[in-house]
Amino acid sequence: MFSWDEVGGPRPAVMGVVNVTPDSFSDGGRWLDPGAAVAHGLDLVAAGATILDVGGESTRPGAHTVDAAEERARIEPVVARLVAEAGVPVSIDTTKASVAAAALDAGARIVNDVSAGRDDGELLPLVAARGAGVVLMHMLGDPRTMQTDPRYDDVVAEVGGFLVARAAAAQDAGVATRAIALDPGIGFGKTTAHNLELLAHLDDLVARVGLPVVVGTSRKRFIGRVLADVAGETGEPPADQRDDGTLGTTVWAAECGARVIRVHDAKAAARALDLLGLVDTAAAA
Ligand code: PMM
Repeated sequence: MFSWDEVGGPRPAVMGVVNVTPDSFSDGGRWLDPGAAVAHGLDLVAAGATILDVGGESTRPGAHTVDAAEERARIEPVVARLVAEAGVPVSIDTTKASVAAAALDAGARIVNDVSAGRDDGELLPLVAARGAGVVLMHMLGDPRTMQTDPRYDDVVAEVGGFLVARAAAAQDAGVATRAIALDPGIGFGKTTAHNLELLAHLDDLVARVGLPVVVGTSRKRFIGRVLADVAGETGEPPADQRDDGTLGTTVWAAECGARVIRVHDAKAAARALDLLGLVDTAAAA
């Protein structure tokens, strides 16, 4: 039975991203070959990742869905080998119960569902039956439409309310409370201003939901926009040149009480969080 108490300690857990997709926004196509994806996952663990999140379908804005058989074929061998070799819990980033089931059969222990159990009614009962962990994420709309003029009256209250409701839906499906983590879904149906407001009030959100919170800002577009604004440039830096901005939000999210930080650059995140842990310890002494 998975419990979020297993991961993270004095500092948040680092969840390293292994995208086995041709089209993810930051690393699409780089790890499509299973051997390359496994090697990348092992590198992330050596660099300090304590969870690996394997995904076979891109959730980038405008992305089209992938057939379940294709998604399964992409992730199965990668999950199986990482479970055998990585020595950390493996999570499957999917909205489909059949893909999640295949990954759990291959030894994955967590299902990371960006639809929070809304896309596939079988997913939460599956998580419950298998004693897996789950990440339930907020998204406005779906990946095809989510960035078309997203609007909120109060983004922090609305995202918080949604997450509490989805946690209740998971509990109703039989998922143990200790197996549930929640994620505000940075970049999923949000403008730059919405993302910044969610980060600014992340401590309130963490307190409001009362369950472990996962935060994923890594290389997202709003970071490119903010970095370009700060530099007075019109063009945004490409995804692989946003790790410095990502690191700022990683440290911020940790200070706000996030329990898991989802990143592409595990080394920088793990080192920064270790340093932060030492500062916190010295501050408490
Ligand atoms: N972001 C992406 C994909 N999956 N899952 C969770 N729980 N939180 C996120 O912020 C999140 C996610 C998009 O990033 P990627 O394409 O680089 O994986």
